[in-house]
Amino acid sequence: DYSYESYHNWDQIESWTATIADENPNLISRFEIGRSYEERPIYLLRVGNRTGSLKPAIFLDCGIHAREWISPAFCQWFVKEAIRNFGTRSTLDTLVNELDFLVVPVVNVDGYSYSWTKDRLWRKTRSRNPGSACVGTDLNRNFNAQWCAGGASRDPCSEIYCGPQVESEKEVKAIAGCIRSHSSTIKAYLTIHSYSQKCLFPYSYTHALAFDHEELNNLASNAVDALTSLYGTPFEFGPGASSMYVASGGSDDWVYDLGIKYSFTFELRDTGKYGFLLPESQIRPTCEETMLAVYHIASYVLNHL
Ligand code: 0X9
Ligand code: ZN
Ligand code: ZN
Repeated sequence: DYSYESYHNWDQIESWTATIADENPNLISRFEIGRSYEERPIYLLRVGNRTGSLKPAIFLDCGIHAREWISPAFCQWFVKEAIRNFGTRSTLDTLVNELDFLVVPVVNVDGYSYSWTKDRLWRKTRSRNPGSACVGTDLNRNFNAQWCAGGASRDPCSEIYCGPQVESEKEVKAIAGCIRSHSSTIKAYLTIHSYSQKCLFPYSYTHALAFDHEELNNLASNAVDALTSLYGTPFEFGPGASSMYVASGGSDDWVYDLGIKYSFTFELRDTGKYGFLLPESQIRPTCEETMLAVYHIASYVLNHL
């Protein structure tokens, strides 16, 4: 039986995506939305009861940054909980009946694999940079949101390298292409990172407040309250620029400017004791508490269509 309380390498996660889709044909479909620089498939799992009618969707992605292993673990947890709750008339069952969740368990498949085999703290992609010995682009600096302005670097050796041009990375092309082509059905965008225990919303590329600042701030506040209610884990929330740092080219800001109002970045546990090396014993509590925040946002979106 697949263990959701262990970290898995890419081969294991890839076969998990196939198995889970095969075993739950009425709930889960698997799509390949693109390939990475090293030609690994990037999978999207559509999770939702097939009703026949076009349903509003929530896009959830994990593993933009390679070393943040708790992130793919959360996407897998979310999918297994959806299956487990199906038909039980629980909160998640209702959500899965009314919405489609578009889940990308690992975006940066090459970087994730590399973090397992060569360098546990790898962050970027594995694309080669002509004229430089340094490898990779930061996917979360490569989106078309004030690309390569504040908080991003033009140096290929930097951990926050924005890439040679906007959407240069095949992984960004895959995610952005998928979101663009479903932009009218996608009502919310959630992207899972670690660490620092924060719920961030636009903007990160500027200190200017988003047009929907007040609504997003209230929603983040309530989502964080739900999360904290389980184990008391403290979570901060606010616009990325003031709650974390200015950083341009991020997926959340790009999605927001595309017109998808409910756009959030979650930075899961912890606040630095283990950092990216979060022990497996914390997978369960981290995922359980984060589920409550996701339920809160999904229910809100459903009630505000
Ligand atoms: O810097 C990032 O990309 C994210 N933090 S992390 O430690 N996981 O690398 C924060 C992203 C916040 N959103 C944007 N900067 N757009
Ligand atoms: Zn990250
Ligand atoms: Zn549970």
